[in-house]
Amino acid sequence: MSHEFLLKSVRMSCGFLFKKIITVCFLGALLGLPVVSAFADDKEVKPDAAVSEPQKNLTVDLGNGVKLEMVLVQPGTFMMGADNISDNEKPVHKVTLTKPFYMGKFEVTQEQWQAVVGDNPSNFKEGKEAGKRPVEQVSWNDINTKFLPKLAERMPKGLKARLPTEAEWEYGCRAGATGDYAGELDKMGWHSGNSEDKTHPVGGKKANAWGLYDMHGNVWEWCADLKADYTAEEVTDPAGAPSSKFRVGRGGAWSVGENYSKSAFRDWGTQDFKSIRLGFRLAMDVPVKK
Ligand SMILES: [Ca+2]
Repeated sequence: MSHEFLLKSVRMSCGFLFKKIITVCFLGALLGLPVVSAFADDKEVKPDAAVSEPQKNLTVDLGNGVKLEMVLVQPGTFMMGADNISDNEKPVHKVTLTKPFYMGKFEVTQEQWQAVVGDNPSNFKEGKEAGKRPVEQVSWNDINTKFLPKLAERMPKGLKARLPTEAEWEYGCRAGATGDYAGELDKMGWHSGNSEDKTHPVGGKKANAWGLYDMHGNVWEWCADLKADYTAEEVTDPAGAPSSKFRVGRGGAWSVGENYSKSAFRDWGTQDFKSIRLGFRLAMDVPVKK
């Protein structure tokens, strides 16, 4: 039984079934562009400033008052994986990320998807706050063929958003923390124990130490990588397997228990897979001076 199938099969199930399944599953620059302006710390980003000394916070105006906020993540080394979840997260191994990058402060929201793509495939669309909820029911393919190409047209020159690598995601999720979570889970994330069976507007819980919200829970988040098994070797800037049937998703969701929200927990599905519990957040290289 593929992991993706497992996800589909539990879609109609109640929360506690997930807890039973745990033993089985998851074994499954700028400027110069016409439309937009870029801001950092409420000031316009100057190309040279962004290149020589990246702004800590970057905001891109997507139009109609919809903004995309990103946080600068500095390079560093961390221990990736966990030895207390399943074999999928083993072995714990040293990972070095050599370049700074930007990571979405929040999961991509329904209003952001709507502003960029022009439709809203999400399930949880009711209520005046729906636009602030994370977009879901988007496949990895949808993100890469529908959202990112259109977003590229709106991004300031020199900036190109993408999905984070799995290593970038876990590094950003941990934000320097070495335990199961980056802090107190109930204060930081929506999971089956506190979500009331729905997604919640992004940023409703406490941010981690690097200012990233909802890394634990709310919706699972697609990563760029093809799923690779971990090895014990120290690795630098890992970017997934050369080939695999599956793309990685991370962070747990409103529908699943605490265990799934752990910083190291790994999930995956085929890249055409969609779920009401699965969305994404963006990452972006820091522009390099030419
Ligand atoms: Ca999340």
